[in-house]
Amino acid sequence: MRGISELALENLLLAMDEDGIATVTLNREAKRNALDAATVDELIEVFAALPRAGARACVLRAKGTHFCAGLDLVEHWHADRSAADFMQICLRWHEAFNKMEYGGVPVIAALKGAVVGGGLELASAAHIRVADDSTYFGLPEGQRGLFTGGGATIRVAGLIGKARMIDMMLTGRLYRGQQAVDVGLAQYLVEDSEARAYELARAAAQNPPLSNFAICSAVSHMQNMSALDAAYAEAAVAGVVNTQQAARARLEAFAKGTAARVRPD
Ligand code: 1HE
Repeated sequence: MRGISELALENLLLAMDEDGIATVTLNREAKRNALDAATVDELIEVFAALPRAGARACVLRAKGTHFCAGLDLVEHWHADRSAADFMQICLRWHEAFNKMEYGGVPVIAALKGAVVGGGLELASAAHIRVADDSTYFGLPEGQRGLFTGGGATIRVAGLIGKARMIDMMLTGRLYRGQQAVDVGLAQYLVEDSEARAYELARAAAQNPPLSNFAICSAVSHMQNMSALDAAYAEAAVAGVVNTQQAARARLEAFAKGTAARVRPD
């Protein structure tokens, strides 16, 4: 596997600062960051490489005024794909988004403008979604004569419930502002989604990497298990994480009364 400095990227920009905060930028502004097959391949490469490159957290942002306009409809139209071909395309989308969700590196999406169709599928694979006043969420698949193929039936339904998702797909209903937060599409609504995303990334990066690895992979895996198996897996993960050396100094500080207390401001 190639390291992040060796990746040849055209549709994404990738940077990592000295604190291990990675920035992945969707870089097809002229196409409103629509996801063509090449961009999805780059997402796979980037999110496969980030954990090994020692990224402590990642901000996923976009160039331009829209986060992501979803599937590249023009490419899809020109390609006139067979069912088997499009199924393979969807498997690539799943690979990219699974690498994000299960990779163990906190991914914080800084949203703006359109977060629609496959763009919402991409955003819903992040661990935290931050919206601003311009952000709106939609699933226009029905209007386009399409169906979701990038995991929305699992992730978006998981965020907002199947009834709201079906409504969005059938009627083109858009969510924005506080209502989007209230239904679960975003966790934060702020003036500057990017600035807040970096604040959250820096906060998360203060945690030991093994704790973040568990938080950003185990919770998702456990949703896929029976309650009995999830409880067992939770105990196994906690056995490893909660006995890590990296936690010793933090526990000692608490025991000696010098650690910060958990209190509201
Ligand atoms: C695109 C795409 C795209 C823009 N594929 N090229 N997604 C949608 O149904 C959303 C489609 N896009 C839009 O509704 C609008 O473009 C936006 C509201 C996002 C932005 O509007 P606007 O006025 O800023 O831009 P525009 O003039 O519509 O588009 C600018 C260019 O971006 C134009 O290309 P140009 O070469 O003519 O300049 C557009 O064609 C291009 N563009 N969106 C391709 N989506 C795994 S299944 C997932 C299924 C789905 O995701 S369905 C939802 C698809």
